[in-house]
Amino acid sequence: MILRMLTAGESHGAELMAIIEGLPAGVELSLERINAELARRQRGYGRGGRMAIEKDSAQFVAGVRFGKTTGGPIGFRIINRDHEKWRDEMACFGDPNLARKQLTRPRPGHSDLVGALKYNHRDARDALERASARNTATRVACGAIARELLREFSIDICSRVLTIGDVHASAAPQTIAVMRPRVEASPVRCSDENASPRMCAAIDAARKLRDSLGGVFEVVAEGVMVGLGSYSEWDRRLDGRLAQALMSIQAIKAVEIGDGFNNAFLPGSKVHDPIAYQRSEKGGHFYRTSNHAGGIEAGISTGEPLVVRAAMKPIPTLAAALPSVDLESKETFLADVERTDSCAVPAAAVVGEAVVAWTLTQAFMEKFGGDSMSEVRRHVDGYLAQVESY
Ligand code: EPS
Repeated sequence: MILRMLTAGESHGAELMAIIEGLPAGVELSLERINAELARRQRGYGRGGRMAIEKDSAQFVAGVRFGKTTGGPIGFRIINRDHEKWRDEMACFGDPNLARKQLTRPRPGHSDLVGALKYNHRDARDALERASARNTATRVACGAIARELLREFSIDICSRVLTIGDVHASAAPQTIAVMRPRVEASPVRCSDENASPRMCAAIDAARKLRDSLGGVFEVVAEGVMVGLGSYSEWDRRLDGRLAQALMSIQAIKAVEIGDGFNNAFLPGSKVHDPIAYQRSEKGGHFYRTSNHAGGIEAGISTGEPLVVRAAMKPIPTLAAALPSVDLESKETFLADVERTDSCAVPAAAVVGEAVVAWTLTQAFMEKFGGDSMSEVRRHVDGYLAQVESY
């Protein structure tokens, strides 16, 4: 893999951190834009008390000089403000007697039980702290860095929320130009003005019942050139890689590319996107008159907008706890209750944008890879000229 990332950090540990390796030298980074992405992830109706405590920002420590990547590994950290109250609890080298009571009543749906059994922890906190969606802050920052490269090549990414609980918004295709101002103005990142307040009301109702809600979001990428990904081997297919990236976001349980599930119910004549050709001075370009495929055929980007959707299950920490079994006594109890969010679908949509940006940048670097931005640009320009004059 040409471009890779590693992250570390616990939800209430001192900080989150990441190392990125494989970006070319000369990518201009804007700390303001990267931190703006982190702020977007923190917004969204339905978040709990934690987001009022954190004010996420990336502190770069390596691989960037005067706002440009050097080509060396990039290192950054994001401080957990909440750690202040968790110093004794989360001490790397401290006295375990200073920690609060052990967490022994696992929450159904969270990492508590499977993590405790797998790693042989007696205190489920040793599992849940790393499994927590807090780590998505790191992935958003990595995605924001990838976006800095993509924007140099006019690739733009946006997301919208399509459902929360049983409230459905219109899913008619939208360009980013139409979608972006609407979703950024909506507390639930919904571009349908009628559905947005109904989604907020559904979250209020769930919170009142001490319950949680999931939903579906869509990520759209425009400006992706034909030819990213490959059918040549299973693990190079762009659709498979996007599905893996999206599914790896905490609580995501289903992914579709384009009209994925709906296409399965229709005949081929209503699914496949007819091919057309637009002539230009230097040749022309092929395009499709519809985009049910979501911009990918045979594991390769078609040049049409990339459209992917992901379904998030409701958050597993429930104030009205479900039955569980105590890890020590093996007696039936109600699950432990931690402070939590009642709905994090809008935040997950922003994380979805970031992982799509990262996966596209990996495929982009595999096709056009170079050690400097000028080298990458030559590769891109040469390829685009070849496609235009085909
Ligand atoms: C999370 C539980 C909550 C969320 C957290 C993910 O944290 P806390 O237990 O501190 O209230 O707020 O998400 C974040 C901290 C974040 O930055 O998104 C969980 O258990 O997964």
